[in-house]
Amino acid sequence: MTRRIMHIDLDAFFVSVEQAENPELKGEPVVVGGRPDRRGVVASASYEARAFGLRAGMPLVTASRLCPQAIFIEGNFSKYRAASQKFMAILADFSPYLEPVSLDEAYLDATGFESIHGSIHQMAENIKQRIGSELGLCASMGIAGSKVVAKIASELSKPDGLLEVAAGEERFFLAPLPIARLPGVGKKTERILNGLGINTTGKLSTVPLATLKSHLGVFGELLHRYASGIDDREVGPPTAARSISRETTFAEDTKNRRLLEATLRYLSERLGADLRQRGKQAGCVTIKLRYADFITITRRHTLSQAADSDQTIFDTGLRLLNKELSGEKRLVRLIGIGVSNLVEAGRQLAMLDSSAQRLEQLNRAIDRIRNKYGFSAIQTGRTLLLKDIFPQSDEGYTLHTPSLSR
Ligand code: TTP
Ligand code: MG
Repeated sequence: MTRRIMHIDLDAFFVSVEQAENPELKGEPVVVGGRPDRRGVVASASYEARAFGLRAGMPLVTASRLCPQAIFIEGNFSKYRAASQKFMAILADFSPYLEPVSLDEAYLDATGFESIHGSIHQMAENIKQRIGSELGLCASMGIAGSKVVAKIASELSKPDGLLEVAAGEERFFLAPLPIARLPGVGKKTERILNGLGINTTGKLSTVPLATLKSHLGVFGELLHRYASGIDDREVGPPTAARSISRETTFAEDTKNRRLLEATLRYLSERLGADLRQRGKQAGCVTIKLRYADFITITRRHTLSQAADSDQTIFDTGLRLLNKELSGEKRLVRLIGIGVSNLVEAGRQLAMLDSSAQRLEQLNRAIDRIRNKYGFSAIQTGRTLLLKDIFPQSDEGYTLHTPSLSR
């Protein structure tokens, strides 16, 4: 049976919840995120506001400059969470194969459901209808044979869209699209690919795999498959993490490089231990910084070979940090490090050079000791600086705001 995967994403979610509650806001440029005189960014903008160039992540001051007549709303997260739960409950009525991705986004496996609704297209219409009548919200939906194509279809259909890509048509559908449409292709990957003369997804799918791997590492392989519409990921409860990260906010904003590095090192060790515990290796390392002005940046680097050692994670993070902070005057409020593009940690020792082998042995030895005697049983030179700053137990340092995310 050919797979039929739906991707559903609510339009201007936070804003739409406000509009459903207060119909006077309908048809107006509305922003949820805070008052324009406050520090902070746009969380959600109505499509009327987007016509003025407003986007999620834009500082509120910029938003109010571009669109002074916009209505700015603080927002209320528990309200959106409640709406999200109702949204997911409606979807669960249609198929047990449901995978929530975020508050307003989910995949649904509808394979074989034609007979119940007449067609998959009709099933999608029915879902949209219920979301509209019961929640007063508008959903955009994509239907295709794989997750990656279904998601791109729903994005292209926005707002209030429904776009079905017929089985076997995936390649033709993707071919004319710019590569930035593919998941994970940010500015940097786009630049690299453009540099190779690759601008469209169609072109990307015809480039030899080895070329992509040499420029993008493990991510290149994944992109190559996506570009051809190949994506075997199942729809299901999200079991395995797709990324892991550790971050912390400092009690006081800082530009002390030794403190920043020591904290990054410590977070890298916590992250590395978690990664190895899960039996995974990472293809990509990301750092995150929030400056005192609340502007948050992430910088990422794709590894030439998937890795799981503290040293590789930290060294990569440190290079990104040094590059980001050179010439930077602002104080840092939050620092974080994450890994993504996770793959099973295969035992590919033959492929590793001897220094990588030594690192792997070293990390395993450290993990064994820490599992037995606690995280603080081994401390690396760089993190010792933290001793004077954070309270410590066998389990490690107690950071000001420890935060774990998927
Ligand atoms: P999105 O689905 O990305 O955005 P949206 O629903 O507002 O608009 P659309 O899907 O029509 O393009 O995110 C869902 C909600 O998540 C969004 O309403 C607010 C929240 N969000 C943030 O808080 N910060 C962000 O940077 C983004 C992108 C979303
Ligand atoms: Mg949305």
